[in-house]
Amino acid sequence: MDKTIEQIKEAALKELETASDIENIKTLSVQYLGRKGFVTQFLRNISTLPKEERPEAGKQANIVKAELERRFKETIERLDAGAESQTKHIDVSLPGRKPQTGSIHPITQVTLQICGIFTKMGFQIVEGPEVETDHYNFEALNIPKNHPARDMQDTFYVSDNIVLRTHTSPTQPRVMEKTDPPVRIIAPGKVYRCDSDITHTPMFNQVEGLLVDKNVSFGDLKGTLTAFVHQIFDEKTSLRFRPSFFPFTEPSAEVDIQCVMCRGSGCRVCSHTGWLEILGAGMVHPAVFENVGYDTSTYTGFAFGMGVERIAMLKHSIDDTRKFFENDIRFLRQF
Ligand code: 2U9
Repeated sequence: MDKTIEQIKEAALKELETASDIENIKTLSVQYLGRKGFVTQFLRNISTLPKEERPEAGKQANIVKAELERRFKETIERLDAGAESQTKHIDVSLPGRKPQTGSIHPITQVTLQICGIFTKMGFQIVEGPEVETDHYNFEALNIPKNHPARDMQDTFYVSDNIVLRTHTSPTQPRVMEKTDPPVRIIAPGKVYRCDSDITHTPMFNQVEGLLVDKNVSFGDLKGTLTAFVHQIFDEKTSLRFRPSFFPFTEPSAEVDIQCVMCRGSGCRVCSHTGWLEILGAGMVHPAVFENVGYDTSTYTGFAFGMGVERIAMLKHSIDDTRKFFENDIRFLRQF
């Protein structure tokens, strides 16, 4: 035999001391303890020794074999534990992970801004049901059966006399029935119309306003809406009132603002007119007052209505109203 079992043991332990990773140690283990390893070879060669030396040589070789097996195993376990503690180590120099915070939906933000402006002018916020009776949605607002306005507003019917409200105005006769003038209320909320394209969604948001008192004039309406437009857009924005028709107001007007994109010079957004329609308004029709028992010889009032999505689109230069409802987080995070 070339080497004694003690020499094999010393060589193995020396190499084990300098081995730095687990793969190295596994290779060493094969070299010494594997089928063709040094210790195994030594054990095989014992049969070539003189007969009287064999028991002691076998005993020593088995002791060395057991010790080397133990030392290899211990070293592998130690290195394994070290690797694990390294992966658990926190690198404080790395940039932190930001928690994802939510934000207020842009339509809610604009609704709150509109409500904020009117509450500062003394209006109270009122809310009503989204599933409404035919009476409050149409009759009370001077839109009788077979009136063309019912066709104009593509209505979702729940049953013959129940509809998804097509505007938030029905909230207002509900309040007027229980409240004597003066009344200053705005009704924000969701409304439903069977319509869907780039500028219409089957559900959209409105804010409708109503003011009733003695001596309320069209001039009060113009002043109130001018103050509103100057706050929701800016002080430089001009307005114009165009004659229009609504069954619940007489006279009625549509309110345009100077185009927020081109400032009136004409562009694609304003169809080269320099103006954008943003509101409908008028003096409350006497029939609406009679329906709720208000004295039309003492009281007059004005009313107005606007679509929140339209205002939000113009404020944020958005060209497709459907973007508000797609729940695309990349879109919503911008507001
Ligand atoms: C009462 C009486 C009258 C509210 C009004 C409008 C004109 C109007 C539309 C604008 C765009 C709704 O979102 S939109 O489609 N609204 O043009 N709304 S006057 O009139 C009322 C409200 C309540 C008791």
